[in-house]
Amino acid sequence: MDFNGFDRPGRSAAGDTRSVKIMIAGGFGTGKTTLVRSVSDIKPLTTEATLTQASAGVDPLVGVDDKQETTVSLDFGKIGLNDELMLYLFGTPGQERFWFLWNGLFKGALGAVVLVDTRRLDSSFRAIEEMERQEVPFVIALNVFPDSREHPIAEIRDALDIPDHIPVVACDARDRASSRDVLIALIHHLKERSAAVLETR
Ligand SMILES: Nc1nc2c(ncn2[C@@H]2O[C@H](COP(=O)(O)OP(=O)(O)OP(=O)(O)O)[C@@H](O)[C@H]2O)c(=O)[nH]1
Ligand SMILES: [Mg+2]
Repeated sequence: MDFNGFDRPGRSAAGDTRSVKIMIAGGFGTGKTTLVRSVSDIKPLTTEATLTQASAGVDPLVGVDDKQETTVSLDFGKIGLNDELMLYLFGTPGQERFWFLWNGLFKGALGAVVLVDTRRLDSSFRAIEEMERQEVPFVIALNVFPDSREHPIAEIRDALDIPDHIPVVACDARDRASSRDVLIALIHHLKERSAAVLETR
C-alpha cells in the first residue's frame, strides 16, 4: 500500500514507520472497547467502570442489557498495519455525560471509525454529528450483534444520512480480522480523500 499524500502530524521521514492517531467513536455500548481490544497488538489500556444502578434510566440499555462495564475516559491500543504504518487507536467513552472530553480527544486525529449498532441507530447519531462538526474523516462500521436484523447497507446509509463517498462496512468487533478490515477501509478512505484534495491543487 502506498500512503503518500498524508500531510497531517505524524508523518515521518521516508523509510520510517508512520504513526497516526485514529479514533474509535460511536454511541453507548456499540462495541468501541471490544474493537480496540480485539485488534490491538499490545494489551490495551482501558478505563472501564462497572455500570451501577445509578446508570439506570440515564444510559439506555435496550439491546445491551447484559452490559457490565462502560468506558469512563478512553481506550488505547495500537496496531501495525504493515512495516510503514502504525495506528494508535483511541476509543471514546460512549456515555453522554463524558462527551465533554471529545473536543480534546480528537486533536491530531487523522480519521475515525464510527461504530453503529443497527438495533439502536440513534445512539450513534451524535457521534456522526461530532465527526462532521470537528471535520474528522470517518467510515461507518455496523457492528453485527446476534439479534441484529439484516438490513441492506443502502437502507442504513439512508437512515443515517451518510453520503455515498463515505464507506459503510459491516463488522464483528470481537473478531480481530474483521476489526482490522474496518481499519483498512478507513485507511483506503483517507487515501482516496487525500488524492482528491491533491488533484484540486
Ligand atoms: N455479540 C456481539 N457482542 C458484542 C460485539 N461487540 C461488543 N459486544 C458486546 O457488547 C457489549 C458492549 O461492548 P463495549 O465494547 O463495552 O461497547 P462500548 O462501545 O465500548 O461501550 P461504552 O464504552 O460503554 O460506550 C459488551 O458486552 C460486548 O461484549 C459484537 O460484535 N457482537
Ligand atoms: Mg467502551
